[in-house]
Amino acid sequence: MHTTTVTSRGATLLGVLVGVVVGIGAFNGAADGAVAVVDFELTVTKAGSGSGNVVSNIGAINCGATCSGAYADGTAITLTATPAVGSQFTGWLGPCTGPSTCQFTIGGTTAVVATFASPPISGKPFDIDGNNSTDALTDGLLVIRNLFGLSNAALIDGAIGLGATRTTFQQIQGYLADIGPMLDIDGNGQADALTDGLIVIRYLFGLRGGPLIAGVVAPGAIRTTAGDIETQTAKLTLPSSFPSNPISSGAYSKNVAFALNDGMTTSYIYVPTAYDVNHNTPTKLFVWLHGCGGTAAGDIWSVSPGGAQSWISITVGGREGECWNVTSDPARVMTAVAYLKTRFNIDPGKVILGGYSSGGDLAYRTIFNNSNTFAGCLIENSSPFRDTGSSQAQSLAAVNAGGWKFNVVHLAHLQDTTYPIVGVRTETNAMIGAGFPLSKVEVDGGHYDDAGAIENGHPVPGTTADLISILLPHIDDGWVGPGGVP
Ligand SMILES: [Ca+2]
Ligand SMILES: [Ca+2]
Repeated sequence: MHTTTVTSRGATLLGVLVGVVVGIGAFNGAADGAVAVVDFELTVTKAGSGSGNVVSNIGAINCGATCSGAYADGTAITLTATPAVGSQFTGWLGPCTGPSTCQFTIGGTTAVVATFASPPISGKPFDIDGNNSTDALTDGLLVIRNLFGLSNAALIDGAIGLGATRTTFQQIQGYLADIGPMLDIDGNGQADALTDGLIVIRYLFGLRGGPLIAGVVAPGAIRTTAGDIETQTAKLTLPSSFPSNPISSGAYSKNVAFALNDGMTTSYIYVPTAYDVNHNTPTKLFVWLHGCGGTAAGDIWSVSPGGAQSWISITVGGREGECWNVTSDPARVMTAVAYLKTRFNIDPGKVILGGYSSGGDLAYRTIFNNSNTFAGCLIENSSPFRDTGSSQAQSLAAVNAGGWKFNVVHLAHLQDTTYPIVGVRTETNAMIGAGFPLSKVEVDGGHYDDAGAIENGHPVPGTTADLISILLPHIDDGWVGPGGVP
């Protein structure tokens, strides 16, 4: 603290008082009408991986080089933060909260923290481990452990979700430092474990209203009602993919296909070893549609290799041994996917659709009209438009309304007389021309081949073998769709 003293009269008195340090915040009570004006130190500290500048509207702060200054008690100060190119200003801690300019009246020694992140933070920063989902027992735990001061292995132990893109404690600590100001949920200028941290973890466990905020809103908070706290937390949080009606681990066996009825259709499900039975970790979903004469009960094994399989498989039923109705059966597919999301933790951005022949037609019809639900599709011996009941123009217009051009791998057998290659090339090329990331795979084979059938003068692996060896590996291509968000 610096103290300067001014007096209304008398050079002598002034001479006595200049340079004298008096108690913090006290007027010196001098006789003869002397008035002491106390100065307080304001210090700006920069945090985070990025860079930027903080300037004050009055006084010397230009931080940059000058990060502190003395201000007379009662001075109204405005601090403005400007991120460097490639950095994002993520907010203030101290007398201010949030990312707007910091305006306050100084009344004591004051420390301000300005945080800059590089690269910029995503729109939903509370996905701490970066696996495209915000979950209580991973992201929530990381937040509250961080606010309790845990670091290194103790910070991340058991708290990194499957599919995470931030996996080391260095990455997690760096990220949490970058979003530090965003953790100040109640807006009191501090990010604290027993207020903000508990709010985050309660929110991610689904608490709302009174139970969300009971006993955890700090003094000086600017957000004190459940509604304000919920709104602020929701802004920073991806929708949880935790299932609303989670299936018990005793109700099915991993690596064994089983049937589930969604109220409309009985479909078949296969859950791999890798799935987190407590549902705390989102997983990929592969949705497969059989061809005419095929069955969901049979095909579930074709699309479920097991072992290190990274996805849950579902084969949609309701047309066992039949062809699909491309007009009415998209509802079966969408209902089956929506229902499965209520039973298992499915990453909404990682749902992939696929089908063979008539199932390929239904897959195309369904994905063009619901493109935001799917990251992409894997198709065998079918065509994007011809038998889908939706013209090229209608299908392209349907997806353009959503804007998401889903990924496609289209496998065509060169000797397929049901979907001749010339017509398939025309339609797949039209999709490529419309901007879809579509990969064409063309191999010898007829419309349906058993293993070892002779095509083009030599034995071929067969239709099912090609599905397994050529298409299924693309489930692990890393596709991420909009997750149902338009
Ligand atoms: Ca996460
Ligand atoms: Ca707070």
